[in-house]
Amino acid sequence: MSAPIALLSVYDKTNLIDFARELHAEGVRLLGSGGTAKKIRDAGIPIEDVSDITKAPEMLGGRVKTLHPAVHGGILARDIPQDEEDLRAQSISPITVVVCNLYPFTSTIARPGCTLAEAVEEIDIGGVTLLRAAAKNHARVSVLSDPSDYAEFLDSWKAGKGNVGQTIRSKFALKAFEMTAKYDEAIGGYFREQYASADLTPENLAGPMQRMALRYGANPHQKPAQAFVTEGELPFKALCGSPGYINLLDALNSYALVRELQEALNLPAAASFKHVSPAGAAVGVELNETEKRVYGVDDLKEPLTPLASAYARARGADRMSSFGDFIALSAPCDLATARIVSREVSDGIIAPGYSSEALDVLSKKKGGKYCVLQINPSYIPPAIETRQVYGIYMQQKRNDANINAKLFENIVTKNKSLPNQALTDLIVATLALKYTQSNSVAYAYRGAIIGIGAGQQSRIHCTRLAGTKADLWWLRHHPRVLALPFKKGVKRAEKANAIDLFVGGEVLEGGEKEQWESLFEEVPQPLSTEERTKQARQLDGVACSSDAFFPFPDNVHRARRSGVKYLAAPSGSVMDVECIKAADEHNMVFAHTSLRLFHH
Ligand code: 93A
Repeated sequence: MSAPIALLSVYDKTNLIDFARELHAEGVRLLGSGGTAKKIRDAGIPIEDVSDITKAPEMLGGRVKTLHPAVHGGILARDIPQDEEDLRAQSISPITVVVCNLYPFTSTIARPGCTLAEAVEEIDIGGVTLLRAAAKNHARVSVLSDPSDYAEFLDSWKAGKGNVGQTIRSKFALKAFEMTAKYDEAIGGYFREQYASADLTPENLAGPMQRMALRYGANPHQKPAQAFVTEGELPFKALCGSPGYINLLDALNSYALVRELQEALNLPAAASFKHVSPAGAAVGVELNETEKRVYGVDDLKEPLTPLASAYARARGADRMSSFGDFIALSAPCDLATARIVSREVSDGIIAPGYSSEALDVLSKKKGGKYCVLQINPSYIPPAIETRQVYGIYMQQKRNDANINAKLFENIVTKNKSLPNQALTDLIVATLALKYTQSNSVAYAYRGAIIGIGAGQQSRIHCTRLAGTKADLWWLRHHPRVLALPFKKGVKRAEKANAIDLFVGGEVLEGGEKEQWESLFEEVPQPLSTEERTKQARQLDGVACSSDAFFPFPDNVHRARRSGVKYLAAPSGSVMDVECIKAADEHNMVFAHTSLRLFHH
Protein backbone atom coordinates (compact mmCIF):
# COMPACT_ATOMS: atom_id res chain seq x y z
CA MET A 1 0.00 0.00 0.00
CA SER A 2 1.32 3.46 -0.86
CA ALA A 3 2.07 5.96 1.90
CA PRO A 4 -0.76 8.24 3.06
CA ILE A 5 -0.40 11.80 1.79
CA ALA A 6 -0.66 14.98 3.86
CA LEU A 7 -1.02 18.29 2.06
CA LEU A 8 0.29 21.26 4.03
CA SER A 9 -0.46 24.88 3.11
CA VAL A 10 -0.34 27.23 6.07
CA TYR A 11 0.04 30.96 6.55
CA ASP A 12 0.55 30.63 10.31
CA LYS A 13 3.56 28.34 10.52
CA THR A 14 3.45 27.87 14.31
CA ASN A 15 4.44 24.29 15.36
CA LEU A 16 4.81 23.42 11.67
CA ILE A 17 8.31 21.93 11.69
CA ASP A 18 7.70 19.64 14.68
CA PHE A 19 4.42 18.51 13.21
CA ALA A 20 5.91 17.81 9.76
CA ARG A 21 8.79 15.89 11.37
CA GLU A 22 6.40 13.67 13.29
CA LEU A 23 4.20 13.07 10.24
CA HIS A 24 7.27 12.10 8.26
CA ALA A 25 8.36 9.76 11.03
CA GLU A 26 4.92 8.13 10.84
CA GLY A 27 5.56 7.33 7.20
CA VAL A 28 3.34 10.07 5.80
CA ARG A 29 4.26 11.50 2.40
CA LEU A 30 4.34 15.31 2.64
CA LEU A 31 3.20 17.74 -0.03
CA GLY A 32 3.39 21.51 0.47
CA SER A 33 2.57 24.80 -1.22
CA GLY A 34 5.48 27.19 -1.97
CA GLY A 35 6.39 28.82 1.35
CA THR A 36 5.21 25.92 3.50
CA ALA A 37 7.24 23.35 1.52
CA LYS A 38 10.34 25.56 1.60
CA LYS A 39 10.20 26.02 5.36
CA ILE A 40 9.85 22.27 5.97
CA ARG A 41 12.52 21.38 3.43
CA ASP A 42 14.88 23.94 4.97
CA ALA A 43 14.47 22.11 8.26
CA GLY A 44 15.77 18.95 6.56
CA ILE A 45 12.42 17.17 6.31
CA PRO A 46 11.59 15.62 2.93
CA ILE A 47 8.60 17.26 1.23
CA GLU A 48 7.37 17.55 -2.35
CA ASP A 49 5.93 20.70 -3.89
CA VAL A 50 2.26 20.78 -4.81
CA SER A 51 3.43 21.80 -8.27
CA ASP A 52 5.11 18.37 -8.58
CA ILE A 53 1.70 16.70 -8.63
CA THR A 54 -0.23 19.42 -10.47
CA LYS A 55 2.52 19.74 -13.09
CA ALA A 56 1.60 23.43 -13.01
CA PRO A 57 3.70 26.11 -11.36
CA GLU A 58 2.27 28.44 -8.77
CA MET A 59 1.13 31.46 -10.78
CA LEU A 60 -0.30 34.98 -10.68
CA GLY A 61 2.00 35.89 -7.83
CA GLY A 62 0.65 33.08 -5.67
CA ARG A 63 -3.05 33.66 -6.40
CA VAL A 64 -3.16 30.14 -7.86
CA LYS A 65 -1.21 27.62 -5.81
CA THR A 66 -3.35 24.64 -4.94
CA LEU A 67 -6.38 25.19 -7.15
CA HIS A 68 -6.07 22.12 -9.34
CA PRO A 69 -7.98 18.84 -9.98
CA ALA A 70 -4.90 16.86 -8.93
CA VAL A 71 -5.27 18.42 -5.48
CA HIS A 72 -9.04 18.59 -5.15
CA GLY A 73 -9.64 15.25 -6.85
CA GLY A 74 -7.24 13.75 -4.31
CA ILE A 75 -9.11 15.38 -1.42
CA LEU A 76 -12.70 14.89 -2.55
CA ALA A 77 -12.52 11.27 -3.75
CA ARG A 78 -14.63 8.87 -1.68
CA ASP A 79 -13.78 5.26 -0.88
CA ILE A 80 -16.06 4.06 -3.67
CA PRO A 81 -15.10 2.19 -6.84
CA GLN A 82 -16.28 4.96 -9.17
CA ASP A 83 -14.13 7.62 -7.49
CA GLU A 84 -11.14 5.28 -7.27
CA GLU A 85 -11.54 4.57 -10.99
CA ASP A 86 -11.68 8.33 -11.74
CA LEU A 87 -8.47 8.93 -9.77
CA ARG A 88 -6.71 6.04 -11.52
CA ALA A 89 -7.75 7.38 -14.93
CA GLN A 90 -6.21 10.78 -14.10
CA SER A 91 -3.19 9.35 -12.22
CA ILE A 92 -4.21 11.21 -9.07
CA SER A 93 -3.28 9.95 -5.58
CA PRO A 94 -5.81 10.27 -2.73
CA ILE A 95 -4.93 12.78 0.00
CA THR A 96 -5.58 11.69 3.60
CA VAL A 97 -4.72 14.77 5.66
CA VAL A 98 -5.11 18.49 4.82
CA VAL A 99 -3.32 21.01 7.00
CA CYS A 100 -4.26 24.58 6.19
CA ASN A 101 -4.82 27.97 7.74
CA LEU A 102 -5.74 31.14 5.93
CA TYR A 103 -4.30 34.51 4.92
CA PRO A 104 -4.80 36.98 7.77
CA PHE A 105 -7.69 38.96 6.31
CA THR A 106 -9.07 40.26 9.64
CA SER A 107 -5.77 41.55 11.01
CA THR A 108 -4.90 43.11 7.64
CA ILE A 109 -8.09 45.19 7.45
CA ALA A 110 -7.66 46.20 11.09
CA ARG A 111 -4.34 47.87 10.21
CA PRO A 112 -4.68 51.66 10.05
CA GLY A 113 -4.57 52.88 6.46
CA CYS A 114 -5.14 49.45 4.91
CA THR A 115 -6.11 50.02 1.28
CA LEU A 116 -8.77 48.16 -0.63
CA ALA A 117 -6.08 46.57 -2.83
CA GLU A 118 -4.21 45.31 0.23
CA ALA A 119 -7.41 43.88 1.67
CA VAL A 120 -8.28 42.17 -1.63
CA GLU A 121 -4.87 40.48 -1.79
CA GLU A 122 -5.49 38.92 1.63
CA ILE A 123 -8.64 37.13 0.51
CA ASP A 124 -7.68 33.47 0.58
CA ILE A 125 -9.27 31.38 -2.16
CA GLY A 126 -7.24 28.22 -2.41
CA GLY A 127 -6.97 27.73 1.35
CA VAL A 128 -10.71 28.07 1.88
CA THR A 129 -11.23 25.57 -0.94
CA LEU A 130 -8.80 23.13 0.66
CA LEU A 131 -10.51 23.45 4.04
CA ARG A 132 -14.02 23.13 2.63
CA ALA A 133 -13.16 20.22 0.36
CA ALA A 134 -11.42 18.29 3.14
CA ALA A 135 -14.20 19.09 5.62
CA LYS A 136 -16.82 17.97 3.12
CA ASN A 137 -15.04 14.66 2.72
CA HIS A 138 -14.44 14.14 6.44
CA ALA A 139 -15.76 10.59 6.12
CA ARG A 140 -12.26 9.84 4.82
CA VAL A 141 -10.08 12.96 5.15
CA SER A 142 -8.74 14.75 8.26
CA VAL A 143 -8.62 18.55 8.10
CA LEU A 144 -6.44 20.54 10.46
CA SER A 145 -7.19 24.26 10.46
CA ASP A 146 -5.58 25.22 13.76
CA PRO A 147 -1.94 24.59 14.83
CA SER A 148 -3.11 23.94 18.39
CA ASP A 149 -4.78 20.73 17.15
CA TYR A 150 -1.59 19.12 15.77
CA ALA A 151 -0.70 17.36 19.02
CA GLU A 152 -4.13 15.82 19.53
CA PHE A 153 -4.20 14.71 15.93
CA LEU A 154 -0.81 13.00 16.23
CA ASP A 155 -1.83 11.19 19.42
CA SER A 156 -4.92 9.84 17.69
CA TRP A 157 -2.95 8.94 14.56
CA LYS A 158 -0.43 6.98 16.57
CA ALA A 159 -3.09 5.30 18.71
CA GLY A 160 -5.09 4.30 15.64
CA LYS A 161 -2.02 3.30 13.64
CA GLY A 162 -2.78 5.81 10.91
CA ASN A 163 -6.54 5.99 11.43
CA VAL A 164 -7.56 8.85 13.70
CA GLY A 165 -11.18 7.68 13.76
CA GLN A 166 -14.41 9.34 12.68
CA THR A 167 -14.96 11.29 15.90
CA ILE A 168 -11.74 13.26 15.46
CA ARG A 169 -12.36 13.78 11.74
CA SER A 170 -15.87 15.06 12.44
CA LYS A 171 -14.71 17.39 15.19
CA PHE A 172 -11.98 18.92 13.00
CA ALA A 173 -14.36 19.18 10.02
CA LEU A 174 -16.81 21.22 12.09
CA LYS A 175 -13.96 23.48 13.17
CA ALA A 176 -12.94 24.03 9.54
CA PHE A 177 -16.52 24.82 8.53
CA GLU A 178 -16.85 27.34 11.38
CA MET A 179 -13.50 28.86 10.40
CA THR A 180 -14.41 29.40 6.75
CA ALA A 181 -17.82 30.76 7.77
CA LYS A 182 -16.18 33.29 10.09
CA TYR A 183 -13.65 34.18 7.41
CA ASP A 184 -16.39 34.81 4.86
CA GLU A 185 -18.34 36.85 7.41
CA ALA A 186 -15.29 39.10 7.88
CA ILE A 187 -14.93 39.56 4.11
CA GLY A 188 -18.67 40.28 3.73
CA GLY A 189 -18.53 42.76 6.62
CA TYR A 190 -15.56 44.58 5.09
CA PHE A 191 -17.18 44.94 1.68
CA ARG A 192 -20.54 45.87 3.21
CA GLU A 193 -18.69 48.74 4.81
CA GLN A 194 -16.99 49.68 1.52
CA TYR A 195 -19.83 49.28 -0.93
CA ALA A 196 -23.21 49.09 0.85
CA SER A 197 -23.12 51.57 3.72
CA ALA A 198 -25.25 54.55 4.50
CA ASP A 199 -22.64 56.54 6.36
CA LEU A 200 -23.34 59.40 8.69
CA THR A 201 -23.13 61.96 5.90
CA PRO A 202 -26.50 63.37 4.80
CA GLU A 203 -25.89 62.61 1.09
CA ASN A 204 -25.49 58.94 1.84
CA LEU A 205 -28.52 58.59 4.06
CA ALA A 206 -31.12 58.84 1.34
CA GLY A 207 -31.15 55.41 -0.28
CA PRO A 208 -31.78 52.08 1.42
CA MET A 209 -28.48 50.30 2.00
CA GLN A 210 -27.36 47.04 3.49
CA ARG A 211 -25.52 48.70 6.36
CA MET A 212 -25.80 51.86 8.41
CA ALA A 213 -22.95 53.14 10.53
CA LEU A 214 -24.13 54.31 13.95
CA ARG A 215 -22.49 57.08 15.93
CA TYR A 216 -21.87 54.72 18.83
CA GLY A 217 -23.48 51.84 20.66
CA ALA A 218 -25.47 52.00 23.88
CA ASN A 219 -22.87 54.47 25.25
CA PRO A 220 -20.48 56.95 23.60
CA HIS A 221 -17.41 54.85 24.43
CA GLN A 222 -18.89 51.83 22.59
CA LYS A 223 -17.44 52.37 19.13
CA PRO A 224 -17.67 51.22 16.42
CA ALA A 225 -21.36 50.49 16.05
CA GLN A 226 -23.45 49.57 13.07
CA ALA A 227 -26.74 48.09 11.87
CA PHE A 228 -26.84 45.73 8.93
CA VAL A 229 -28.59 42.92 7.15
CA THR A 230 -26.72 40.13 5.40
CA GLU A 231 -29.23 39.85 2.57
CA GLY A 232 -31.00 42.53 0.58
CA GLU A 233 -31.25 46.02 2.00
CA LEU A 234 -32.08 47.51 5.38
CA PRO A 235 -35.88 47.86 5.43
CA PHE A 236 -35.60 51.50 6.51
CA LYS A 237 -33.82 54.62 5.43
CA ALA A 238 -33.07 57.90 7.15
CA LEU A 239 -34.81 60.86 5.55
CA CYS A 240 -33.27 63.21 8.07
CA GLY A 241 -30.78 62.95 10.94
CA SER A 242 -29.14 59.67 11.83
CA PRO A 243 -30.21 57.11 14.42
CA GLY A 244 -28.16 55.94 17.36
CA TYR A 245 -28.05 52.36 18.59
CA ILE A 246 -30.79 52.78 21.22
CA ASN A 247 -32.87 54.83 18.74
CA LEU A 248 -32.85 51.83 16.44
CA LEU A 249 -33.79 49.40 19.20
CA ASP A 250 -36.72 51.69 20.01
CA ALA A 251 -37.62 52.26 16.35
CA LEU A 252 -37.72 48.59 15.40
CA ASN A 253 -39.59 47.42 18.50
CA SER A 254 -42.06 50.28 18.41
CA TYR A 255 -42.78 49.89 14.70
CA ALA A 256 -43.44 46.18 15.20
CA LEU A 257 -45.91 47.12 17.93
CA VAL A 258 -47.85 49.76 15.96
CA ARG A 259 -47.98 47.59 12.88
CA GLU A 260 -49.55 44.76 14.90
CA LEU A 261 -51.93 47.17 16.67
CA GLN A 262 -53.19 48.45 13.34
CA GLU A 263 -53.56 44.89 12.03
CA ALA A 264 -55.41 43.73 15.15
CA LEU A 265 -57.78 46.69 15.52
CA ASN A 266 -57.96 48.17 12.03
CA LEU A 267 -57.16 51.63 13.36
CA PRO A 268 -54.03 53.72 12.90
CA ALA A 269 -51.68 53.27 15.83
CA ALA A 270 -48.84 55.17 17.47
CA ALA A 271 -46.27 54.45 20.14
CA SER A 272 -43.91 56.54 22.20
CA PHE A 273 -40.86 54.53 23.27
CA LYS A 274 -38.10 55.15 25.76
CA HIS A 275 -35.33 52.68 26.58
CA VAL A 276 -36.87 49.92 24.53
CA SER A 277 -40.25 49.92 26.27
CA PRO A 278 -43.36 51.89 25.44
CA ALA A 279 -44.09 54.92 27.60
CA GLY A 280 -47.36 55.01 25.71
CA ALA A 281 -49.12 53.30 22.82
CA ALA A 282 -52.56 53.86 21.37
CA VAL A 283 -54.92 53.45 18.47
CA GLY A 284 -56.74 56.34 16.82
CA VAL A 285 -59.81 56.67 19.03
CA GLU A 286 -61.21 60.20 18.81
CA LEU A 287 -60.37 62.53 21.72
CA ASN A 288 -63.11 64.30 23.68
CA GLU A 289 -62.59 67.92 24.76
CA THR A 290 -61.22 67.00 28.20
CA GLU A 291 -58.78 64.53 26.72
CA LYS A 292 -57.58 67.15 24.25
CA ARG A 293 -56.73 69.38 27.19
CA VAL A 294 -55.13 66.58 29.22
CA TYR A 295 -52.95 65.64 26.25
CA GLY A 296 -52.14 69.24 25.45
CA VAL A 297 -53.53 69.22 21.92
CA ASP A 298 -56.59 71.45 22.45
CA ASP A 299 -54.80 74.43 20.92
CA LEU A 300 -53.76 72.72 17.66
CA LYS A 301 -54.91 74.48 14.49
CA GLU A 302 -55.11 71.32 12.38
CA PRO A 303 -58.09 69.09 13.16
CA LEU A 304 -56.89 65.85 14.73
CA THR A 305 -56.74 62.97 12.28
CA PRO A 306 -57.13 59.42 13.66
CA LEU A 307 -53.34 59.03 13.45
CA ALA A 308 -52.78 62.31 15.30
CA SER A 309 -55.27 61.18 17.97
CA ALA A 310 -53.30 57.94 18.34
CA TYR A 311 -50.03 59.82 18.89
CA ALA A 312 -51.64 62.39 21.19
CA ARG A 313 -52.87 59.51 23.35
CA ALA A 314 -49.57 57.62 23.20
CA ARG A 315 -47.58 60.72 24.08
CA GLY A 316 -50.05 61.89 26.70
CA ALA A 317 -50.21 58.75 28.84
CA ASP A 318 -47.01 59.49 30.68
CA ARG A 319 -45.61 62.81 29.52
CA MET A 320 -42.66 62.58 31.89
CA SER A 321 -41.49 59.23 30.52
CA SER A 322 -42.14 60.28 26.91
CA PHE A 323 -39.72 63.21 27.14
CA GLY A 324 -37.15 62.57 24.37
CA ASP A 325 -39.08 59.62 22.98
CA PHE A 326 -38.75 57.63 19.79
CA ILE A 327 -42.08 57.60 17.99
CA ALA A 328 -43.59 54.92 15.77
CA LEU A 329 -46.60 55.37 13.50
CA SER A 330 -48.41 52.58 11.72
CA ALA A 331 -49.52 54.79 8.83
CA PRO A 332 -47.85 57.56 6.81
CA CYS A 333 -47.30 60.63 8.98
CA ASP A 334 -49.70 63.47 8.17
CA LEU A 335 -49.39 67.18 8.93
CA ALA A 336 -51.57 67.08 12.07
CA THR A 337 -49.40 64.35 13.60
CA ALA A 338 -46.19 66.11 12.57
CA ARG A 339 -47.43 69.30 14.23
CA ILE A 340 -47.86 67.49 17.57
CA VAL A 341 -44.43 65.90 17.22
CA SER A 342 -42.82 69.18 16.25
CA ARG A 343 -43.50 70.84 19.59
CA GLU A 344 -42.52 67.94 21.83
CA VAL A 345 -39.00 67.00 22.90
CA SER A 346 -38.35 63.84 20.93
CA ASP A 347 -35.40 61.93 19.46
CA GLY A 348 -36.89 60.50 16.31
CA ILE A 349 -39.75 58.92 14.46
CA ILE A 350 -40.34 55.86 12.30
CA ALA A 351 -43.28 55.53 9.92
CA PRO A 352 -44.07 53.87 6.61
CA GLY A 353 -44.14 57.28 4.91
CA TYR A 354 -44.51 61.03 5.33
CA SER A 355 -46.66 63.57 3.52
CA SER A 356 -44.47 66.30 2.05
CA GLU A 357 -45.87 68.90 4.51
CA ALA A 358 -45.24 66.53 7.42
CA LEU A 359 -41.67 65.89 6.32
CA ASP A 360 -41.16 69.59 5.89
CA VAL A 361 -42.20 70.21 9.51
CA LEU A 362 -40.16 67.30 10.93
CA SER A 363 -36.98 68.07 9.01
CA LYS A 364 -36.87 71.52 10.65
CA LYS A 365 -36.91 69.98 14.13
CA LYS A 366 -33.69 69.99 16.22
CA GLY A 367 -31.96 72.23 13.72
CA GLY A 368 -32.43 69.61 10.99
CA LYS A 369 -31.00 66.78 13.11
CA TYR A 370 -34.29 65.16 14.12
CA CYS A 371 -34.11 61.51 13.12
CA VAL A 372 -36.80 60.65 10.58
CA LEU A 373 -36.86 57.02 9.47
CA GLN A 374 -39.02 55.60 6.74
CA ILE A 375 -39.70 51.87 6.97
CA ASN A 376 -40.85 49.61 4.20
CA PRO A 377 -44.27 48.38 5.44
CA SER A 378 -44.05 45.17 3.42
CA TYR A 379 -40.85 44.11 5.19
CA ILE A 380 -41.19 40.74 6.93
CA PRO A 381 -38.54 39.98 9.56
CA PRO A 382 -36.92 36.54 9.46
CA ALA A 383 -38.45 33.79 11.58
CA ILE A 384 -35.28 33.22 13.59
CA GLU A 385 -33.70 35.94 15.74
CA THR A 386 -30.01 35.82 16.64
CA ARG A 387 -28.14 37.89 19.19
CA GLN A 388 -24.82 37.62 20.94
CA VAL A 389 -24.38 38.09 24.66
CA TYR A 390 -20.93 37.96 26.26
CA GLY A 391 -19.59 36.24 23.15
CA ILE A 392 -22.30 33.61 23.07
CA TYR A 393 -24.75 33.42 20.19
CA MET A 394 -28.34 32.82 21.14
CA GLN A 395 -31.16 32.07 18.75
CA GLN A 396 -34.89 31.85 19.10
CA LYS A 397 -37.98 31.84 16.94
CA ARG A 398 -39.38 35.36 16.69
CA ASN A 399 -42.41 35.98 18.90
CA ASP A 400 -45.02 35.80 16.14
CA ALA A 401 -47.97 35.13 18.45
CA ASN A 402 -51.12 36.83 17.23
CA ILE A 403 -52.90 39.03 19.76
CA ASN A 404 -56.57 39.23 18.85
CA ALA A 405 -60.05 38.79 20.31
CA LYS A 406 -59.72 34.99 20.41
CA LEU A 407 -57.03 35.26 23.08
CA PHE A 408 -59.56 36.59 25.60
CA GLU A 409 -62.35 34.03 25.13
CA ASN A 410 -61.60 31.99 28.24
CA ILE A 411 -63.27 34.15 30.88
CA VAL A 412 -62.88 32.50 34.26
CA THR A 413 -64.86 34.87 36.51
CA LYS A 414 -68.58 34.89 37.21
CA ASN A 415 -68.90 38.17 35.34
CA LYS A 416 -68.32 37.30 31.69
CA SER A 417 -69.42 40.53 30.06
CA LEU A 418 -66.60 41.92 27.94
CA PRO A 419 -67.80 44.93 25.92
CA ASN A 420 -66.09 45.79 22.64
CA GLN A 421 -64.25 48.80 24.02
CA ALA A 422 -62.82 46.66 26.84
CA LEU A 423 -61.74 44.04 24.32
CA THR A 424 -59.95 46.75 22.31
CA ASP A 425 -58.24 47.93 25.49
CA LEU A 426 -57.15 44.39 26.42
CA ILE A 427 -55.67 43.98 22.95
CA VAL A 428 -53.82 47.32 23.24
CA ALA A 429 -52.50 46.44 26.70
CA THR A 430 -51.46 42.90 25.75
CA LEU A 431 -49.82 43.92 22.48
CA ALA A 432 -47.87 46.64 24.28
CA LEU A 433 -46.55 43.98 26.68
CA LYS A 434 -45.33 41.91 23.74
CA TYR A 435 -42.83 44.75 23.11
CA THR A 436 -42.12 45.81 26.72
CA GLN A 437 -39.10 44.72 28.75
CA SER A 438 -40.32 42.11 31.25
CA ASN A 439 -41.77 41.70 33.79
CA SER A 440 -44.53 43.97 32.66
CA VAL A 441 -48.11 44.92 33.41
CA ALA A 442 -50.11 47.44 31.37
CA TYR A 443 -53.35 49.33 32.01
CA ALA A 444 -55.33 50.59 29.02
CA TYR A 445 -58.41 52.77 28.57
CA ARG A 446 -60.14 54.15 25.50
CA GLY A 447 -57.66 52.55 23.13
CA ALA A 448 -54.54 53.75 24.90
CA ILE A 449 -52.02 52.64 27.47
CA ILE A 450 -52.53 54.77 30.58
CA GLY A 451 -49.93 53.12 32.79
CA ILE A 452 -47.20 50.61 32.18
CA GLY A 453 -44.90 48.90 34.65
CA ALA A 454 -41.85 47.62 32.81
CA GLY A 455 -38.67 45.79 33.66
CA GLN A 456 -39.48 44.97 37.27
CA GLN A 457 -38.38 41.69 38.74
CA SER A 458 -41.50 41.33 40.83
CA ARG A 459 -45.00 41.24 39.35
CA ILE A 460 -46.65 43.21 42.12
CA HIS A 461 -44.10 45.97 41.57
CA CYS A 462 -45.14 46.09 37.89
CA THR A 463 -48.80 46.18 38.88
CA ARG A 464 -48.18 48.95 41.41
CA LEU A 465 -45.97 50.97 39.06
CA ALA A 466 -48.49 50.75 36.23
CA GLY A 467 -51.29 51.50 38.71
CA THR A 468 -49.55 54.58 40.09
CA LYS A 469 -48.95 55.84 36.56
CA ALA A 470 -52.61 55.27 35.69
CA ASP A 471 -53.64 57.09 38.89
CA LEU A 472 -51.50 60.11 38.02
CA TRP A 473 -52.80 60.06 34.46
CA TRP A 474 -56.35 60.12 35.80
CA LEU A 475 -55.60 62.90 38.30
CA ARG A 476 -54.41 64.95 35.34
CA HIS A 477 -58.07 64.95 34.25
CA HIS A 478 -59.10 66.70 37.49
CA PRO A 479 -60.69 70.10 36.78
CA ARG A 480 -58.23 71.82 39.13
CA VAL A 481 -55.30 70.38 37.18
CA LEU A 482 -56.79 71.41 33.87
CA ALA A 483 -57.22 74.94 35.25
CA LEU A 484 -53.73 75.32 36.75
CA PRO A 485 -52.84 79.02 36.31
CA PHE A 486 -49.51 78.73 34.50
CA LYS A 487 -47.72 81.94 33.65
CA LYS A 488 -47.36 82.80 29.98
CA GLY A 489 -44.19 81.45 28.36
CA VAL A 490 -43.86 78.33 30.57
CA LYS A 491 -42.61 75.58 28.26
CA ARG A 492 -44.58 72.38 27.59
CA ALA A 493 -41.98 70.14 29.24
CA GLU A 494 -41.85 72.44 32.30
CA LYS A 495 -45.63 72.26 32.57
CA ALA A 496 -45.56 68.46 32.32
CA ASN A 497 -43.00 68.40 35.13
CA ALA A 498 -44.93 70.80 37.32
CA ILE A 499 -48.19 68.90 36.80
CA ASP A 500 -46.44 65.64 37.64
CA LEU A 501 -45.24 67.10 40.94
CA PHE A 502 -48.72 68.48 41.64
CA VAL A 503 -50.66 65.27 40.98
CA GLY A 504 -47.92 63.19 42.61
CA GLY A 505 -48.49 65.17 45.82
CA GLU A 506 -44.76 65.78 46.23
CA VAL A 507 -43.94 67.95 49.25
CA LEU A 508 -41.39 70.46 47.96
CA GLU A 509 -38.98 72.53 49.97
CA GLY A 510 -36.50 75.36 49.53
CA GLY A 511 -35.31 76.21 46.01
CA GLU A 512 -37.31 73.46 44.37
CA LYS A 513 -40.53 74.76 45.95
CA GLU A 514 -39.69 78.32 44.94
CA GLN A 515 -38.95 77.28 41.40
CA TRP A 516 -42.21 75.30 41.15
CA GLU A 517 -44.27 78.14 42.57
CA SER A 518 -42.66 80.63 40.19
CA LEU A 519 -44.36 78.93 37.25
CA PHE A 520 -47.85 80.00 38.37
CA GLU A 521 -49.75 83.30 38.35
CA GLU A 522 -51.14 82.20 41.67
CA VAL A 523 -49.73 79.29 43.71
CA PRO A 524 -52.28 76.43 43.59
CA GLN A 525 -53.41 74.68 46.75
CA PRO A 526 -52.44 70.99 46.82
CA LEU A 527 -55.12 68.42 45.95
CA SER A 528 -56.71 67.29 49.19
CA THR A 529 -57.14 63.65 50.15
CA GLU A 530 -60.88 64.01 49.60
CA GLU A 531 -60.37 65.48 46.12
CA ARG A 532 -58.02 62.63 45.22
CA THR A 533 -60.37 59.94 46.55
CA LYS A 534 -63.36 61.45 44.80
CA GLN A 535 -61.47 61.61 41.50
CA ALA A 536 -60.16 58.03 41.86
CA ARG A 537 -63.68 56.70 42.39
CA GLN A 538 -64.76 58.11 39.06
CA LEU A 539 -62.42 55.90 37.06
CA ASP A 540 -63.87 52.53 36.10
CA GLY A 541 -63.75 50.14 33.17
CA VAL A 542 -59.96 50.11 32.81
CA ALA A 543 -58.36 47.03 31.22
CA CYS A 544 -55.21 45.47 32.62
CA SER A 545 -52.97 42.83 31.10
CA SER A 546 -49.97 40.98 32.51
CA ASP A 547 -47.14 39.37 30.50
CA ALA A 548 -47.19 36.32 32.81
CA PHE A 549 -49.53 34.88 35.44
CA PHE A 550 -50.41 36.71 38.62
CA PRO A 551 -48.63 34.79 41.37
CA PHE A 552 -50.81 36.29 44.13
CA PRO A 553 -54.23 37.97 44.35
CA ASP A 554 -52.62 41.20 45.61
CA ASN A 555 -52.19 42.13 41.92
CA VAL A 556 -55.92 41.87 41.33
CA HIS A 557 -56.76 43.99 44.38
CA ARG A 558 -54.16 46.62 43.42
CA ALA A 559 -55.42 46.80 39.84
CA ARG A 560 -58.99 47.29 41.09
CA ARG A 561 -57.87 50.36 43.08
CA SER A 562 -56.97 52.03 39.75
CA GLY A 563 -60.36 51.41 38.18
CA VAL A 564 -59.51 48.10 36.53
CA LYS A 565 -62.59 46.10 35.58
CA TYR A 566 -61.14 43.84 32.88
CA LEU A 567 -58.14 41.61 33.44
CA ALA A 568 -56.09 39.35 31.21
CA ALA A 569 -53.18 37.13 32.19
CA PRO A 570 -52.00 33.62 31.43
CA SER A 571 -53.06 30.93 33.84
CA GLY A 572 -50.59 28.61 35.54
CA SER A 573 -50.16 30.02 39.02
CA VAL A 574 -50.80 27.80 42.03
CA MET A 575 -52.81 30.81 43.21
CA ASP A 576 -55.01 30.99 40.09
CA VAL A 577 -58.11 30.10 42.11
CA GLU A 578 -57.33 32.81 44.69
CA CYS A 579 -56.78 35.38 41.92
CA ILE A 580 -60.13 34.49 40.33
CA LYS A 581 -61.79 34.72 43.76
CA ALA A 582 -60.33 38.23 44.19
CA ALA A 583 -61.62 39.24 40.76
CA ASP A 584 -65.07 37.84 41.61
CA GLU A 585 -65.05 39.79 44.87
CA HIS A 586 -64.82 43.00 42.80
CA ASN A 587 -67.18 41.74 40.07
CA MET A 588 -64.30 41.96 37.57
CA VAL A 589 -64.02 40.13 34.25
CA PHE A 590 -60.88 38.01 34.10
CA ALA A 591 -59.73 36.32 30.87
CA HIS A 592 -57.14 33.58 31.18
CA THR A 593 -54.93 33.64 28.11
CA SER A 594 -52.63 30.74 27.48
CA LEU A 595 -49.89 33.04 26.24
CA ARG A 596 -46.85 34.22 28.14
CA LEU A 597 -45.28 37.32 26.63
CA PHE A 598 -41.83 37.88 28.10
CA HIS A 599 -39.69 40.22 26.05
CA HIS A 600 -35.97 40.98 26.43
O1 93A B 1 -3.96 32.95 -3.22
S1 93A B 1 -4.61 31.75 -2.82
O2 93A B 1 -5.95 31.83 -2.55
N1 93A B 1 -4.47 30.64 -4.00
C1 93A B 1 -4.26 29.35 -3.77
O3 93A B 1 -4.38 28.54 -4.71
C2 93A B 1 -3.87 28.91 -2.46
N2 93A B 1 -3.62 27.71 -1.96
C3 93A B 1 -3.29 27.84 -0.67
N3 93A B 1 -3.85 31.15 -1.55
C4 93A B 1 -3.69 29.83 -1.42
N4 93A B 1 -3.33 29.14 -0.31
C5 93A B 1 -2.95 29.75 0.94
O4 93A B 1 -1.57 29.97 0.91
C6 93A B 1 -3.19 28.94 2.18
O5 93A B 1 -4.46 29.12 2.74
C7 93A B 1 -2.09 29.43 3.13
O6 93A B 1 -2.59 30.45 3.97
C8 93A B 1 -1.03 30.01 2.23
C9 93A B 1 0.24 29.22 2.29
O7 93A B 1 1.13 29.68 1.34
P1 93A B 1 2.66 29.26 1.39
O8 93A B 1 2.71 27.80 1.50
O9 93A B 1 3.20 29.73 0.06
O10 93A B 1 3.28 29.98 2.54
